[in-house]
Amino acid sequence: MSNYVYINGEFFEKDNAKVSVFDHGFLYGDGVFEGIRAYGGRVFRLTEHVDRLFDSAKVIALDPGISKKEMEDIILKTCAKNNVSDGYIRPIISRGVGDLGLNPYLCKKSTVVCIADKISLYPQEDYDKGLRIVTVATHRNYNESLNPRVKSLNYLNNIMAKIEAVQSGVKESLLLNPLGYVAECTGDNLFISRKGKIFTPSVQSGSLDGITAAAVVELAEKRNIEVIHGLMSRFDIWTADECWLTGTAAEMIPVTNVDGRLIGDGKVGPVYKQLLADFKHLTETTGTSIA
Ligand code: PXG
Repeated sequence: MSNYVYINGEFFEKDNAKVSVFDHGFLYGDGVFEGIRAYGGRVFRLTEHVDRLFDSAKVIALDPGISKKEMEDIILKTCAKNNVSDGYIRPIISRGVGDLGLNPYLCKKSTVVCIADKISLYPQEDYDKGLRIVTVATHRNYNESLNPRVKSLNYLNNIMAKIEAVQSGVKESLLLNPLGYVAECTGDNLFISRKGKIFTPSVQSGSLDGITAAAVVELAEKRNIEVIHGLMSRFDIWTADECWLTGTAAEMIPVTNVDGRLIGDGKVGPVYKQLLADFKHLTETTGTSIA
């Protein structure tokens, strides 16, 4: 699988799929990306991902050079070309080739790439028993630095937080925003449940507007569970009944220990299990057909 990569209108075999070292995506991390999943021959929430990709591009004043419809077609074509029916898709739009020097206006044309492959972040055991996570010193960005809602090619802030997690002997970290409120994890949104209600940090807290998270909110509301988006501190997390993370790559993964505190009784809880079943059903029954 993943033999062909789309680059600017053509497919190249994986080993020959190359972009210029003068591309500002490489020189400066100047560009945007998405991570999308396909289930059973259908792409999950394609429109939402392409909308977010184009919003990210707009915020960094990057002209994608193609329409949203064209991007959707590229994604579907890349899946079909690689016979991907269950997999992970990575569209990327970078600033394109330019000079040495930051000025993006000297880059003439964006570079559009699409990869379709597999992704597996955590072993099944972590889904069965729950992750242990720790708060790290690296904060999420200020909204008026690079806004955390932009899914940019510059993920160093998140990578710094991942390094801290691994150095602390855990697989994922909890990031706070500069005011000390909970934002999210390095590549996932965070949820808790407490006394029958669900809480998650608002995007203004410094989290990505997660597409998996939005799906989980819809599923919870269908079950008449109230979901509250707002400011959260670590107090809320440590005293929760349940905690879990959502993201395209990890899907839904439970968290049973945060900063050495057991969450609830330290076991994977019923609210998570119910919503996971609902989420699996949703991924199996919805999406845009590849062929
Ligand atoms: N927060 C951040 C910072 C993310 O990067 C999410 C939340 C979840 O959003 P979605 O829309 O996917 O539900 C993401 C996206 C990885 C990896 O390798 C993770 C993401 C993207 C690409 C790679 O862990 N997560």
